Amino acid sequence: MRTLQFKNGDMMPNLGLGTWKSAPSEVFNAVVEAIKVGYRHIDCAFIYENEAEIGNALQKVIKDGIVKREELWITSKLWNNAHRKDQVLPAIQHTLKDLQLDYLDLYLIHWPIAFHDGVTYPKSGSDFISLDDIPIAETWQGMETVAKQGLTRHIGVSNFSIKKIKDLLTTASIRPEVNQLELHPLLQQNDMLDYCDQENIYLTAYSPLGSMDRNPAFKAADEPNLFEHPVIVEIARAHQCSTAQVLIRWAMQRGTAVIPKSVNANRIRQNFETYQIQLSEEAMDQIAALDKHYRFLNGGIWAQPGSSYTLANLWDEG
Ligand code: NDP
Ligand code: 1BO
Repeated sequence: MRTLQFKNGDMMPNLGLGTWKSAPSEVFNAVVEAIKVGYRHIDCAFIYENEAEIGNALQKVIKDGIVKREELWITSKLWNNAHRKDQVLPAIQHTLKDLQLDYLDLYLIHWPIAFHDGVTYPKSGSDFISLDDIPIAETWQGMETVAKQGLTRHIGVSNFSIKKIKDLLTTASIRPEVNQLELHPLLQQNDMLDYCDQENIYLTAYSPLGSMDRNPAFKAADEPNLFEHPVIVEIARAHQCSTAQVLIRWAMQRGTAVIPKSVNANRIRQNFETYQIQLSEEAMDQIAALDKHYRFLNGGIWAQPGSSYTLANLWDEG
């Protein structure tokens, strides 16, 4: 297992198990299986509505002596309906209770998007609150407070542009240490990788396999399929591994963490066995040429009429 080392010496395993869309009835077995196979990093979030079942799984593997708490890296995320400074503490307390933990390793602002209290997914523009009304700097103060209280060892962001990270760094007293964002061969975000490298911020690659199990409402009709991309298929053939393993290994070899989701025991194991693969320089060069800046999660669900959010101001692009 490879790790990414933080300033205080903590180590984040560069391969974690994603849990978005993992049904509560399936996620317990998935997490237990993953930890038995060797995973030590689990990516969670309040909005995935399965943290209680993940908590039961963590309790089981700890009680059974398979792993100690301090050997695990557990990430969770603050949902968009708890961005006010004084909402962060109750939000992380809720997550910790569900996960049956005393502390998280990493807590992230899930999106630079704010909703009114009680809104889980917005139905109309009036469910949103603008970043003028709750600036990210305010939310970050809440994140810093819970970090200082020891409820999380590290804090970071997710779905943040370079501009938003730069703005945050002007007021932060604790620097963000991770940005979790969509990364795969069709969305390589090299500028972000270079910028975060200079700023000692790690990137975690989400949806590394193309997130094929998303609700069709979140999918474009003509969405590409990474598993069928001819270049990825050929590299997998040449390296005698699966296309999923090529995609996961590519993320690792770029120096990012990567968190493929699976609830299937064979695929959980196969994804972990990616540690045994090394992509050739030629393969890395071939994949470098595939970038199209294509987002599977383009944020369109947040750009609702009547809200202050647009795709341009979400990603600070265009
Ligand atoms: P992924 O790109 O990880 O793809 C998951 C899909 O791939 C599932 O259908 C899964 O099926 C399948 N799969 C997994 N392994 C294999 C394999 N070896 N061969 C073939 N198919 C495979 O999608 P996600 O969008 O879930 O991203 C991963 C994680 O990143 C999330 O679960 C979440 O933890 C995080 N995330 C964070 C976001 C954020 O805003 N911060 C946004 C999106 C994701 P099966 O389960 O049946 O194996
Ligand atoms: C709305 C999607 C969140 C996944 O992390």
